[in-house]
Amino acid sequence: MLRTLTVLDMTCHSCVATVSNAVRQVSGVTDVSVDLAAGTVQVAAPETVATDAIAAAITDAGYTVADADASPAVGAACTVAGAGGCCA
Ligand SMILES: [Cu+2]
Repeated sequence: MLRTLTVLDMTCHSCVATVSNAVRQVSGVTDVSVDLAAGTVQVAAPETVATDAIAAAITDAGYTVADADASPAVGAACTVAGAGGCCA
């Protein structure tokens, strides 16, 4: 089962790596694909994996999961310096 989450605050490829790694830590997740330009994270995981658990992993990594219809703040200043060597 594929689901797509919109993640705010991803501003560079370090952000992409940080988010990808965080989501991969969620038990049951089989694949993660981040689209930096679109600000979306596509996650492959069985239905038994709660979307909330995926969202929590992203939040714990220092990012904000948006409601499905919110626009990502692409190009905003990176706010996660220190969280794994980010761009700022
Ligand atoms: Cu960044």
